[in-house]
Amino acid sequence: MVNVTPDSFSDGGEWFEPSAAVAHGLELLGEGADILDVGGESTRPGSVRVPQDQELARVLPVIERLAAHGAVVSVDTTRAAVAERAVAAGARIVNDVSGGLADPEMGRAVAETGAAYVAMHWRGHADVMDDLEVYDDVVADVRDELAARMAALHDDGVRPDQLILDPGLGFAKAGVLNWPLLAHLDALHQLGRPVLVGASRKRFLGHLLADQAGRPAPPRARDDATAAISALSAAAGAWCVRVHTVRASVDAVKVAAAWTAADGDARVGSPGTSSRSAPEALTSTVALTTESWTAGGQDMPTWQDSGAGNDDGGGPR
Ligand code: PMM
Repeated sequence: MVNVTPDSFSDGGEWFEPSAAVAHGLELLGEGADILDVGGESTRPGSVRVPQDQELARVLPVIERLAAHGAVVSVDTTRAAVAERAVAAGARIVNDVSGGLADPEMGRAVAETGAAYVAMHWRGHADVMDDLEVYDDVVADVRDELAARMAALHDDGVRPDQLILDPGLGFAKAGVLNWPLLAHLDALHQLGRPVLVGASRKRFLGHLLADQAGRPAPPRARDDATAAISALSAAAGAWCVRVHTVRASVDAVKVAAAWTAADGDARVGSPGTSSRSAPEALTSTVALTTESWTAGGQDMPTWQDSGAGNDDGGGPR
């Protein structure tokens, strides 16, 4: 991922300057990322929103330049206007952590652009999300709320094949609530679309890896656990993992692919696995974004090539 923000919780504004963000994105591609996710607004718990103009000024130059290098770019935004401008600048995927709830125009914008769309489970902006963590059954509630988003997006004209679903780990979910969502990715697969998992460096990993005094592990000390989740997610049929450090997750996905392939037909078609890709497919697409995503090899969602900035400029891919 390429966070063009001064205050992302996990990489602390390291890539705030456009040229640094572009260089970082190219480096991630070189490490095996398939998709670069460019965001200009932090979603860290408690953070306040940045004005739209500022968000645009942060992401557009980075998207243009990465797309010109031939990268598949996604824009991490909850604003329809930013999504539209980003697609015009070369982004092919809109990654909306609000699943269309933050901006009523988002569905229409996604339908009109034809971009692929990541609909993440969300209940409220970062300043209030920690107060919205009440669930009867976190897995069933997240699945049902995402199903409701799919229906609303469909009403706005979004085609089902544009959609990718995401459980929204850490968003209105306290530490322990995240594990059942990971353990039951099959519940999201029941909705019939590829699933993206964004666990990288999140708070629940900090708590898992706390020291003896109970102090959470700092974000950078969560990368090995992130790679473990990448392996397990890929083995569970996830299409993509969104990570900060790419190489370990690329390797993790390869391990999952080899492991699953060795399991052969015993798994394919067994209960709860019908929406999974054939195991070999896992190896052929290790999809990552600059927030990097490791795709686990299911059908790529479709998007219309915007044609903007996508002429292969001789970049690493
Ligand atoms: N998490 C963050 C930001 N964007 N997008 C998707 N689709 N899924 C996520 O889980 C997600 C996201 C927050 O993490 P960051 O501050 O490290 O980017």
